[in-house]
Amino acid sequence: MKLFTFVTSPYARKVRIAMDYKGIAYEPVERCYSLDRKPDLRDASIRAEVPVLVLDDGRRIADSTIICEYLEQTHPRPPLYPRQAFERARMRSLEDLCDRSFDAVSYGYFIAMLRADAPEAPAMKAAAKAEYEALFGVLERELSDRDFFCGEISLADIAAVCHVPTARAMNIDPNQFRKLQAWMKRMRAIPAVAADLKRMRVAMAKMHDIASELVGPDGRIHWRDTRLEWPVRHGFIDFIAREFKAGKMMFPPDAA
Ligand SMILES: N[C@@H](CCC(=O)N[C@@H](CS)C(=O)NCC(=O)O)C(=O)O
Repeated sequence: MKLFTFVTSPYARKVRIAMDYKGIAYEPVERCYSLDRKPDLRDASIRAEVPVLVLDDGRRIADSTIICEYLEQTHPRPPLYPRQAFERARMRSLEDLCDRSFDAVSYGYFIAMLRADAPEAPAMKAAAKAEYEALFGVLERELSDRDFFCGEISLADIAAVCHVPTARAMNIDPNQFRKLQAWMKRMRAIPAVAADLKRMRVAMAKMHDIASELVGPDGRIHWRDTRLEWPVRHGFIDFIAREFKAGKMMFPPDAA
């Protein structure tokens, strides 16, 4: 199998960790459509987003959650979905919280770093940091006295480990969240997670600036659903309007 992936994408990372954890072999292919405009990813995914799993017979599955669901069915051992119905629903909700809320808030923070000269930038960073801390509070409560979010390791842990370390970039004090700190230690001891964190460290060391991660060759930044909701919900409408009018926004393509 082949996996269109991008080293810093939390969605691609979620799938890679799940595949490594389950011992599923795949060939990673680094892509980011807004940065590299490679047509193979555009052809493989209606939204031109990573990750996309390409099966050996050429069939393709896009979207991290859908890919993980497929992998759980085709490779049930070791399991990443709880067996019990409510725990499974809880796991999916936590995965969703990571995929939608954590992702959108950190995206807002990084966009504010990128547009450091914008008058809204300090307020955007402050709003993102405050919301990230509130989301950490949710995770801390959900973890409670469990070793992993659903008792045994599940996709909720894998989704969360793609976001929790971002707190460092926002200067969030990890000592406020003792349970998450201990959980993070347990997560780092899992070889598939350690391999992911190492890939991230190597990528971050090579990254020369935030623009190289976010701005395409035509100066546009990729926006979509929850990532766009975040600045609008916080009232940064003028910021968004300026970006839009200056032709600096790019969206998933129209279906062809
Ligand atoms: N719902 C999708 C979201 C995937 C997504 O947003 N991927 C981003 C990378 S983090 C992407 O490919 N963006 C397109 C681009 O930057 O060109 C999933 O779970 O896989």
